[in-house]
Amino acid sequence: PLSSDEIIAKEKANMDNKRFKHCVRVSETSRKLAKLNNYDEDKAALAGFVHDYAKQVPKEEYRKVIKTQGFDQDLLNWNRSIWHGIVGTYFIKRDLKITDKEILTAVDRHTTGDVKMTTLDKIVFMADFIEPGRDFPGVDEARKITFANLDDGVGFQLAHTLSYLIKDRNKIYPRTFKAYNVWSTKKK
Ligand code: DGI
Ligand code: FE
Ligand code: FE
Ligand code: FE
Repeated sequence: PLSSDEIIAKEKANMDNKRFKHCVRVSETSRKLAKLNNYDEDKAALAGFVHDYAKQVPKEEYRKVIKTQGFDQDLLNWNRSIWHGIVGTYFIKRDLKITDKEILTAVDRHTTGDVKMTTLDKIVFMADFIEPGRDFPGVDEARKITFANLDDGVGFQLAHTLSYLIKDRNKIYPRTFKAYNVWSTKKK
């Protein structure tokens, strides 16, 4: 495995400084949420740190990897918002030599959520949404809800993101919809 200094250096080289600082804050927030939810803090911090590793990989490189590395070809109809989680796992394995399935799954799910989510998936998903650099309307409520109950945070984020995407007439990735139905809707 790579040392943490090597992971940090590779991550820094793969993105601009603004994105790097976001990753550091997501790492710190993931650690905090791990502590609150009795999860391995170091593992959560690493998953949070690498979650956006591939956010700025060129589009052409993504297309090539989707075509040749066994990904669902429907991904070619999407864009980097969706790719950097699901396909980002390929670059994290390749470049950062991270093979831990739980970490890779948390990265895979960090943008859309999913029907089933592990504690680590929820931690990274929520840390990305509420890290101290976020300032959208509703973020303080999101923080309050998430620190009180991680699952309620997931439901809040999915409803918030979906309503924002729809307001702007964006295409919704099916997994985002499915996750919303599980985590955000009334129980009867
Ligand atoms: O990578 P970040 O900016 O830190 O955050 P993110 O990975 O959670 O989200 C990246 C973008 O993806 C954000 O603008 C919201 C968008 N997104 C999330 N779900 C969907 C989506 N975009 C589309 N078109 N469809 C989705 O289902
Ligand atoms: Fe992301
Ligand atoms: Fe997110
Ligand atoms: Fe992020």
